[in-house]
Amino acid sequence: MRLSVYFLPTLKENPSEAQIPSHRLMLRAGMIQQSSAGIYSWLPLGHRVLRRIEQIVRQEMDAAGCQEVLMPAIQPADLWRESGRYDQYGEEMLRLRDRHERDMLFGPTHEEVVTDIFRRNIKSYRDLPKNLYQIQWKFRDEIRPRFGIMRGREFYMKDNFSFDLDFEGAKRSYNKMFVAYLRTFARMGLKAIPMEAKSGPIGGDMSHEFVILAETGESAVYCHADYLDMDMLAEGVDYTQALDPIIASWTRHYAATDDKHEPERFEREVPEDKRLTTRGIEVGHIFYFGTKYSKPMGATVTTEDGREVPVEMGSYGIGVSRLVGAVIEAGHDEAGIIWPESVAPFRLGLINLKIGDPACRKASDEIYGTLKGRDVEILYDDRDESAGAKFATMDLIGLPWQLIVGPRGLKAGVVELKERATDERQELSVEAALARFAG
Ligand code: 5CA
Repeated sequence: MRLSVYFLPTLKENPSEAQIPSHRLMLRAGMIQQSSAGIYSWLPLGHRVLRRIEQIVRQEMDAAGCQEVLMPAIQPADLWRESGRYDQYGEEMLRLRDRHERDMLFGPTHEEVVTDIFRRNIKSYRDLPKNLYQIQWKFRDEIRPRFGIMRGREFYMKDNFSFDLDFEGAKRSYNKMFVAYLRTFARMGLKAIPMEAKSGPIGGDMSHEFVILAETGESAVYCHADYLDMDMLAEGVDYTQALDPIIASWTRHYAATDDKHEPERFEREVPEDKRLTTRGIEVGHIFYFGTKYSKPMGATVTTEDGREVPVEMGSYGIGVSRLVGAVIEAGHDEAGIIWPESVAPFRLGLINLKIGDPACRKASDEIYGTLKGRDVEILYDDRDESAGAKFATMDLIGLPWQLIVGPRGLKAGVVELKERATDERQELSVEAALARFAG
């Protein structure tokens, strides 16, 4: 993509409404724009990151044996009357009425819709287990939307739902999602720590939040520091094998959110020099709630010996849009964002330092054409701007690599490669640069 034609409305000044780095940087880098309170448009740069994060989530869901569906955003109130949540859910639910005076709502979550799909189609233990997921916009009329897309009213979520015959099966499904979540967040360069949590309006008996540690996080968290040294991607995972050892290792130390925190246990179980008391961002939340929805809604299956039992369920959410902010909270500096390669909007930024110089233009155009032809995601700053402005833009939008083409270097036959995260620079020939990224 040529920056001269790219829609990238960057801001020079810090927007006064932004209180945390991710919000500030997303606005300054032209990634999002507020439409109304807690509701945002995603501009091209932000949209690319959102799509990349979504794709990692999708790949890990598929790898764990889940199947993608897309349920309606607008739901009939009657389904929620069946589960008993219509009156319970409160003011966070956006209630609507259609032209026939039927009560509808914009889905804040999808347990009822998916339970309805299940009960209309699955009747026998032979069709279990099943695990369905979707990636979709939700609406919750949050009383205090804030921090940009971090706590929005409209937000993008991956949610999935497991259906099993009995508790053992449901536990296996829960464990699979637990492991899939650890892998998903690790692939985005994040250290997400599973913490015991309250289940809130979703309900249920067993629940973990996946939390990124960040001073700017919304909730207080308490955990053992050794979690920060654990690496989920060190080994592959085989979902057909028992996952208990992985779960055991990721729950062996104390880790709890504010709601579940037990100060005495924390002090008893965690040595003083390992006690982390900080704040965190909840990027995922998993719930086991058994028959909470299947029983009232009549989602039953027949067992092998002919009994009819309500299906055992769990639900699992990832804040896909919130993750864009979380990745920025975890990776930025004074100058701007520092994307990990796995979610970066482009892999490489190419800077032509001197537009008026024919040699610079020729070399830059060639590099751009060749890399684009090889499907390298490259953003080419071909604007007629000062070198300083170009460096500032590139640092602000945080692409992992910058390739800088200037008249002096070219005379010596080299271009400069800068790594955004470390600021390490090296000079190399154009051929070497091409080989490095196209190879
Ligand atoms: N039905 C369950 C699981 S599918 C559910 O809705 N869980 S949740 O309420 O915990 O939401 C799942 C994830 O969505 C959260 O972990 C969080 O990362 C994200 N999320 C929740 N509320 C918001 C919000 N207002 N803005 C942005 N992301 C949010």
